[in-house]
Amino acid sequence: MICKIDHIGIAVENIDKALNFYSENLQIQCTDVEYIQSQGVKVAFLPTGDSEVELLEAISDESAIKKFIEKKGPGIHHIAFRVDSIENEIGRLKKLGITFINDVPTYGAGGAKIAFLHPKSTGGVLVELCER
Ligand code: CMX
Repeated sequence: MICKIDHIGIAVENIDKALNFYSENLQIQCTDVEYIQSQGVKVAFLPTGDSEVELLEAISDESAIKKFIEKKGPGIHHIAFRVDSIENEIGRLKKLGITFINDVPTYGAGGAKIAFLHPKSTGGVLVELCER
């Protein structure tokens, strides 16, 4: 079951510069910065009530974020939905014919179990399932 929006992922060229914008202008403070080597990203979390904004900066040439910024520029990269059981959701969506980028959960920021649906299967939005 999808419970809520867990976070919105935003691709940025430089996390420190982006954090200045969010903290000084929007007055949203960063609570954590983490490196996820397997995804080639550095991420910063900014809680906004029940959900978060996740800023993503590429830290490797192979990072999906690097390619995304090269093609489209900085901006909204993905939406992550919190699920109660990621395995159940993957199984349910696969039966509906949805294509996954990874249908075996991997680990993302904060140790969450995550899986991505391909944007071609979702009307052009990169969707992440996230179980914490
Ligand atoms: N949102 C919507 N569409 C996207 C997209 C995004 N974030 N990224 C790529 N696309 C689209 C492209 O526009 C392109 O569409 P067209 O064929 O119509 O032009 C298509 O998907 C293929 O794009 P591409 O640039 O050729 O990129 P790849 O196929 O190499 O990779 C994707 C795209 C989504 C499979 C890849 O980025 C991926 O595997 N993402 C999942 C992992 C990830 O994003 N990790 C970083 C975040 C980690 C975290 O949050 O922890």
